[in-house]
Amino acid sequence: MSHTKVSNQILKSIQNTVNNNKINILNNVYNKTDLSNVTNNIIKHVGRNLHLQKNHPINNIREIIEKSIDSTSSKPFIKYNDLTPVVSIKQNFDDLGFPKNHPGRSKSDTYYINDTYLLRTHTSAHEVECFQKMQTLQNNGYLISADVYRRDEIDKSHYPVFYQMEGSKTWARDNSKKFFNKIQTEIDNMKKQLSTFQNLSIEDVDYTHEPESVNCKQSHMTDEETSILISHMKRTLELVVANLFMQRYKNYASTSSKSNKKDEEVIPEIKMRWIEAYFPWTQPSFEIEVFFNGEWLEICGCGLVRELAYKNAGFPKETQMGWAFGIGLDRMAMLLYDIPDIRLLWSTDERFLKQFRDKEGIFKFKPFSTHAVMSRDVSFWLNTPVHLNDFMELVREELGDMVESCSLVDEFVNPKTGRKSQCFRINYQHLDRNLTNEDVNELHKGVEKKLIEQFGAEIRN
Ligand code: FA5
Ligand code: MG
Repeated sequence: MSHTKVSNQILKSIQNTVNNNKINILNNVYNKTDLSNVTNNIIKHVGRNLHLQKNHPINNIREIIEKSIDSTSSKPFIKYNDLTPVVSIKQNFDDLGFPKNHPGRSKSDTYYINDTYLLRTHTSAHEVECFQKMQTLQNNGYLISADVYRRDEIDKSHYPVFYQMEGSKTWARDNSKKFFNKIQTEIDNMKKQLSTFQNLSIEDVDYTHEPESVNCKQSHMTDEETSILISHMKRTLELVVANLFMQRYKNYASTSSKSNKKDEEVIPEIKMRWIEAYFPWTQPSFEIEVFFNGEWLEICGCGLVRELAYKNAGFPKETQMGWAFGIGLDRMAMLLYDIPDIRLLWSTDERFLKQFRDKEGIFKFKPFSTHAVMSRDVSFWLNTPVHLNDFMELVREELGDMVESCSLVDEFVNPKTGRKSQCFRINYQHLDRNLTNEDVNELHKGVEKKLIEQFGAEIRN
């Protein structure tokens, strides 16, 4: 029963709670307000720190990326891996220039603690404070790895808590030839490293923009600065992707070497492409997509840091320039290890943990027998509309990890009464044990009860 011991230990050490008027997270107490919407089910994840758990896939991905990025520079990047997830609304949104009406700010998307604090929705919440620290630390690059929280749908690839790594590098602007040469030398070094990956295929975007157009360069920066920084950022991140996929394919090659195949035959093409994007605190902005299992997947957002962020960190006007990125670690872990369900990353089941113990690198995860999925529908009338994410949250709070996925299957409005009817399908599945029909019926009744209590729903039979 060693795995129960592990999970009890983990859970005992985390004593975050929400009650009627107070929220206790990591031994800090917050007074609730009308904005508060964090739940016990969510805050029990605070402090798990999968990104620091030795040999956990998320930790392994973090280490590979950190190593790849440190290889681009003579000075290692500063690593911030234990920043608290409780940040202010100012840090998460205002300091980064999020418009007041940005959907990310809404209560249906974000877990608020009270009128001042929330659970960070991205690691960018620490950008400005890290820029501030940079001024005294005399190091122009840093990496942040941490858990982030978002109210979201429920399925095999979405979980309300996931991990991101943020990275950034900044230079004090200087128009000397020597300054540009120094940056160019780093780029050339990265290009040399990239040329050793024979199976890498990168599709770039042609970045040419009229001034004032969407995603154009920032007006205080020169063309030369903009293009050298884009190049530095892109090569840094291309190297990250190449190193991650190579780690995976290396093991493919070694397992098939018995059949005497050459590496070229067994290492598939690593295909990635650049697309343009939008983030309030970077300009221009880009995203990386990788082609995997027949589809393009977005894995990383990035861009050149806007003057606004440096200004909010207290730097003198227009003296700094640099780039920043944010990459999803869970998504990379699922992709590279072939982990089929995002809930597995949180498992304390021996059958999961033992596959990673004392093992380095990236390899193929062997799925263990999964328990049956059982579906139940719930249909109900509503007098006032309910946001989809609010329904999802109710299901999460009631069922925790016993829900595999949940989706809206039907909705219509009664033209006479104006009342809305919705039908959701909930797929029940426990990762560690079998749920009986009776278990599921009981759980489903619990969901119906909460729907009545919280939304005034009228259950239809
Ligand atoms: C951001 O969160 C930005 N903070 C990234 C950034 C940083 C841009 C610095 C510019 C400068 P986005 O919401 O797209 O962007 O998330 C970034 C990555 O996190 C995604 O590419 C994806 O890999 C991962 N991610 C996002 N949502 C989820 C989710 N629900 N589940 C798992 N991974 C996710
Ligand atoms: Mg995105």
